[in-house]
Parts: sequence; structure tokens; C-alpha cells
Amino acid sequence: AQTIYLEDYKPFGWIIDDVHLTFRLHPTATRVISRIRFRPDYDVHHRPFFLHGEGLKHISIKVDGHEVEPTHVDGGIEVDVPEAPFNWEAEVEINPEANTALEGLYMSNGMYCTQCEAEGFRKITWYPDRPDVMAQFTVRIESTASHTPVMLSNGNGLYTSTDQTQKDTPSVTIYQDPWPKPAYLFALVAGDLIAHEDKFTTMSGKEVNLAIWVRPGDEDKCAFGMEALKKSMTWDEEVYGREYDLDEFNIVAVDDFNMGAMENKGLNVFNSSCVLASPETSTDANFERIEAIIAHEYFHNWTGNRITCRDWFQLCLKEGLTVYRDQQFTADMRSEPVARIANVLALRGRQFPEDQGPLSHPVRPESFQEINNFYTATVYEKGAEVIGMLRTLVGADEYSKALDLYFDRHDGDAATIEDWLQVFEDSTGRDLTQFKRWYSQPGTPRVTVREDYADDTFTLHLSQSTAPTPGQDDKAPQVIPVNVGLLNPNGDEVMPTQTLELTETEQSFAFPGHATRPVPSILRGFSAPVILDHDIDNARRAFLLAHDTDPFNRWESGRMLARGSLMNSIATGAAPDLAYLNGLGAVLRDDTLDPAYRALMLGQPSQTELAGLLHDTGDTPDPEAIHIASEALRDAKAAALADVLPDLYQANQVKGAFSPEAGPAGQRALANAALSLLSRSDAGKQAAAQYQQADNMTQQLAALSCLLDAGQGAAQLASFQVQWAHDRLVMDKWFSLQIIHANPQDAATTTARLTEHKDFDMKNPNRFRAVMGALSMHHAGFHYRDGAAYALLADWLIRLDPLNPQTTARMCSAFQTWKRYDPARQEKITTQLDRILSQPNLSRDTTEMVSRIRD
Ligand code: HT7
Ligand code: ZN
Repeated sequence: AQTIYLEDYKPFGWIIDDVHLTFRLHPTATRVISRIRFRPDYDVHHRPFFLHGEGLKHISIKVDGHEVEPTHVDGGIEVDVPEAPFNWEAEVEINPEANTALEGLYMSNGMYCTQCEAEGFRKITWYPDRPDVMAQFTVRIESTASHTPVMLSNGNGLYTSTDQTQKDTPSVTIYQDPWPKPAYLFALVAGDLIAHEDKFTTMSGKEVNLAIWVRPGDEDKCAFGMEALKKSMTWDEEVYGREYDLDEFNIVAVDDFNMGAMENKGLNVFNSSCVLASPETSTDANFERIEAIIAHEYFHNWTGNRITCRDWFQLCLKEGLTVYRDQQFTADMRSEPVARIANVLALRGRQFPEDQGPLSHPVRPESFQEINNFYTATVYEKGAEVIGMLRTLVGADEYSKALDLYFDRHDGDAATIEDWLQVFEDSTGRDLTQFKRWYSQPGTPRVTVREDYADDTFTLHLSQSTAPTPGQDDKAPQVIPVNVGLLNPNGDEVMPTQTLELTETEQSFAFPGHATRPVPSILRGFSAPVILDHDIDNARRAFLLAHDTDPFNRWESGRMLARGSLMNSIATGAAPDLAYLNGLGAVLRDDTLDPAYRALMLGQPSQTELAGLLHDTGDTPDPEAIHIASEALRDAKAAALADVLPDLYQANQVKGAFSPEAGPAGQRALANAALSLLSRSDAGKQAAAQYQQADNMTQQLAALSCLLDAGQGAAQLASFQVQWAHDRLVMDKWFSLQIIHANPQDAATTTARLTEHKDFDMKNPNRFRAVMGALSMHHAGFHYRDGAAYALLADWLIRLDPLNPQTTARMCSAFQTWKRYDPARQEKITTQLDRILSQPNLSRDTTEMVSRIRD
């Protein structure tokens, strides 16, 4: 397959003024007619005239009214066109029903919908399908009211002849989007949909019609999403000064969708799991995620749509910034420390393994074969960390000014990372040459700390290094903002947080005037996406767990104690560490601390994280030993906290009507974390009672999880299935749950059994992920020594690839950590990787992923 390089970028050479599209909808033979006005971009004009197109049935092409025959070339067509402005008119036929890849125009449960990012528009019509070609679109949709009662596209509705009483007469709907946009932001939806409507008045007094469109039956699951949308609109006005710019904003829920959601201009399309919510069917975690994703897609209207990307190498320009913005929003809506801890957990859980394995790539990649494979944790989450570091370095006020300049200078542009950094340089006067390395150097930097204290001066010696990554052995030092505070031995803060700028390989920072040796709290708030190597003893960690004034680092100290305890148990079989258990008990008893924060304190490093740590320290992880040590720590917590857990459980029962707000959600999180430990000693008695009484999914699912962990719950699992058989999203939970809570030796057989279930549908990405994703995340089960899980996952990836390459390729990352394990496991995994690679006609997506993993 062809490799595309950042350095090869060339402009298209033609300018499009406007695009008129007509869709004659038909499930198997939709006609798409495009009328486009092209004119040469004389500055860069070059031949040949090439348009993308994939899987299109050519009906006709006319240039200035004359029929022409295109030359079919790889990925599209070349056409002889005049060296002057001309009118393009083409007709193609496509088959939405046969489109299982869910890119381009496809059907989901009888509904037409599109997904064009990154390169799906070329499956709809001939077009320069590249983000730097921006144009105004007018879209005409032709159908009948009985076939598609509702028809939507980008921008503002101009006209509709649809008359719901005249079911079978032809109906036409026209949408016009006044904002020039790249083709990847195009969207069309048509089907039997019901709207949950509302209105929003923008800061300049413009009224916007808001609607969330769902399948009949789901209309009672839209209220939360609508509130989240209005909060997002207000927040973007208040914090970034950004106002919405169309008369309508539509969101559509779709059941079959490859990712979470898509920010198409004025017509966001959502995986139904990321927008539909009700207390009975959604957990607190679902509510929180939905709020964040609605915000994320809405925020793209400015960071992504009004200012888009010049090419797909610049993906982090819109994604890193928009993730950063949605994280700020969540911190403002909920608890800042809790949100920060959750973000760091996600970063360490998903991005660190990527950055330290064969799939490591820069935040701005420099080459790819299939761009879909680069919608990664590195581009998104590390991309957001890079923005956060920039804000820490320049300060909040300078960041705001720079963002104003960015919006002013680049509105309407397809921009680059160079443009972005130039704005910051111009606005702050700061040289960002070294900072730019965050965009080009992959790998997780390791910051090592040494301390000195003499003559009332406390000194921190910091050094940085980054291990080689594929294709890049030598790493230059990066600018690392290290937030540091100092405490005295009583636990009082003697120096509030300061940002140290580590720019050299080794650098020392002196803090004079301390008559007693202070205790440092380093990398407060996780101020940079690095591994902190600071060799301190448990007494110091316990001190920081008790006293650190930075909530992130206080949590981190508990985490480090848990980690040390687990690593020790794995290596020596030693009992869990008392300093950790005692310190944890004190924090849990402190009622002044937010319940959500205490719930996070009760967590412990995942088994995958422990495997990574062992690998880092030169050991080979043994999944069984890790599993045993993790379970032993949970048992030890249950025993050591036996006096506090019942109180925590009781005191955090939320009374009254369900609210998904952060306060009650945090209480439920703490009560359920306590229940999970209590269930280890009462054979699930209290969990059974909670299951019985639960009137919301958070309580029901938590109770069922505890029961399954306690080896109980068969009856409840069966009744859950009966209760929720009609609800696809809840049934996804039912599938996952059984795998997550299977014993390691049973995980593969449980998964195989579930794939035989009548409701297992591999074509639905949510269901496929609920089953195969759950298996790949069950560390001890996935890596069980017989290798059955590896073979099972490979079987299903091979089956899915011809239908849906994008989802297949993403799930291949389950194998990315294979080099951590012992030779026997490595051999079993590589056998499966080679088996996948040897499949005839394997997609470009999967070929690229598996080859990179295998290297
Ligand atoms: N910008 C979107 C990324 C995306 C996507 C979404 C749904 C299906 C396929 C997709 N390919 C790429 C989502 C986002 O970051 O907001
Ligand atoms: Zn995004």
C-alpha cells in the first residue's frame, strides 16, 4: 500500500466556489448528482485534474455541459478539463444498504446516514476529498414521506415539500450551509426520526433551533443530552467567546457507528451510546461521557470546522485542542481534581502503552497508509496534554489572548501546527522552537528526580530522557513544565505551586531560605505527560497521601503506595503494605473530602498497568501472578477497612429522585466502591439487596458486578436479560459484564459462548466491542496461558475485516503489548498476527496496523 508523507503536501490546484448535491434516495441504488463550479488556483495550478472516488458506479460526467469519459486511476479519476473556470456535473450510483464499513452513505436500522471523516466523502461522489478544499454546499434530498419522513443535512433548512399526509408522493428537502467546509464535514441523515426540540439564544441574541433526532421509542432519552448541549453552548461563549453560527443545530443518534460521534457542520451524528441517556438505562459514567462528547462535538464548531486542518497530518490541531477544551468543560461542570485524575488514568491506560510500544507515533504523525489508524490516544489525549502544557507555560491570560488571535487570524482557514504555534509566538513573544518537539518526538519522557538539602537551600536535580521509538532512536530534550510545591514536616505548604521549566537534559532548581528540610510535591496536577522517577520511601509517600495540598498528587501518592505494594506482592508474595492500607483508611474516613475523590482513592492500578511497569523494570509480567496479587490487595483492603466500609456504604446512599449531577454520582461511586469490597466477605448479600431495590442502572449494574465477582448472580443475570432484551445499549452491558467478571481461565470460553448468542451481531460495532473489547481488556483472561483468547480474537478480526476494516483495525491494538510477555505467549500472539496478515484481501487498515504491531 502507498505511504503518504507530511513533507509531500501539495495544494489541490483548483478552487471550488460552491457545490450542489442532489440525492435520490434508494436503499440499494441511491443516485448522487453533483454540480460544482471549479476555477484554477493560478498560484499553484498543476495537472492532471484528479478527483477521489471509491466504489462509485459511474453514470455520467459533463464538463461545461459536454459529456466526458474519465480515466480511472488508483483511488479516483482523472479528467481533461479546461485551464479556466468550468462547470462540473456528475451522476453516480451507490448502494447504502451494502455499506457495512459505515463510511460514506450507509443504512443503520432503516435510516440513511453518512460518515465522511476522514475519507468517506469519496464513497459518495467524485470530489477532491481533502480537508484543504473548502466550499459552500447546497444539498437537495429527494425521497418520499413514507420512505424517509425526516431528511437533514448541514446548515440551515431552506425548503421542504415533505407532507406527512401524502406518504407516497415525491418529497424534496433542501439544506444550505453558508459556511465553506471541507467534504469530511458533509452529512446527510434521512429516516423515521423524532425530534426532542429546544431553543438557545446566543450571546448576540440570535435564536437557534436545537434538536436531537432519535428513532421512535428513544425520545425519552434525549433530555440530558439537550441540557449538555445548552451548557456547552453557554460555556464556549463564556470561556472562549465563541458563538454558534447557524439557525439550527441538529444531533442524530445512530445505532451503527464506528466511533463515538462526528462533528459535521450543524448536523452532528452520534453513536446512540454517546447521546441517549436515562436513569434506568445509563450509568453515571455513561452520563458523564455523554456530557463530555456532546461538548466535544459542539466545540469542534470552532476548533475543527471554522478553523479546519490543512491535511490529515494536522489532525491534532483540531482533536488535541478540542479534547483539551472538553476536559476544561468537564472540570468546570464537575470536580476539577476528579476530572484531572480521570484524564490521567485514561492517558496512562491508553496512550502510554501506545507511546511505549510498536504503534508509537508523534502527536503529529509524519506518514501513514490509512489515516483512520491515526485517530489515536496519542493524537487526541497526548495532543490535549500538549495544549495543557502550553497553557501552563504561557499562563492562563496569555493563553486566552493567543486563542483570540488564533480565531481572528485563522477563521475560515485550513491551518497547520505551524500556524497554531506562530499565533502563540506572536501573541506571547515566546520562542516555541523547542516546544514544537512535543509534536514531532514520540515516546514518553522519563523525568528523574534527585534531592539535596544544605545551608537552608533545598535543591531539586531533574533529568529527562526518552527511550527510542520505532524509527526514531535519538531524542532531543523537550520543554517540560514541572509543577512543584513544598511542604514542611508538619504538612503545611511552605511554597505554593511553581512551574519549573525543564529544558535541558539535566537541570537543577534551588529553593533557598528553608530552615528545615521541606518535602517536595512534584509534577502537581500531572503538569506534563511524563513518567516521574522519584525514588522515595513509603513513609514519605504516606506523608504526602495524608498532607499534600495538591489533590492530584495526594491521590498519586496513594496510587504509588498501592503500586509498590502490588509490585512487592508479585515479586515476593509479600502481604499488602500496611502504610498504604492505613493511609487509605484515614483518607476514606475524612468526610471533608469529596466522595468522588475518595472513590478514586479506593481504586488501584489495573493489571495491564502492572504488566507495563514490570516490563519497564526489566521483568516479564506473569498475568496470573498479577491477577493473584491484585485480588489479594482487594481482600486486604476489605479486611483492613472493615470498620469504615459499612459506614461509607450507608452514608453515601442517595435518597430521592435520580440526578446524574456530580454530587450524587460521586456518592454512588463511593458507596459502590465500598460495596464491591464488602461483597468479598458477605458472599454478595448486600449486593443482592441493592440489585433488588435498584431503580437506576448505576445501582443495578454495580450490584450485579459485585455479585458476579462473588461467584453469585446467575439468577440476576438472567432476569437482567429478560428486563432489558428490548434495549440494545443495555444489552451491550449484559454482554460485556459476563466477560469482565469471568475467571481468567473461562474468559475465552465465555466470550466464545456469547458470540453464539442470537443477539451477537458482528456488524454492529457497539456489540462487537462489547464482546471482543471486553475480552481484550480482561488482562488475565486475554493472556491466559493456553492462548485461547488470542486465537478467538484473531478469528473474529479476520471475520470482521471484509465488512468493517476500520473497527477491525482499531481492535488489533489489543495485541500491541505482545513484546512484554514470555516467549511462549509471544509465540502464540505472533502466530495469530501472522495468521491475520496472511488473509487474502486483508484491508489496508488492518494490514497497516498488524504490520506495525508485528515489527
Ligand atoms: N472527528 C471525529 C473523528 C472520526 C470519526 C467519528 C465517527 C466515525 C468515524 C470517524 N472517523 C474519524 C470524532 C471526533 O473526534 O470528534
Ligand atoms: Zn474530535
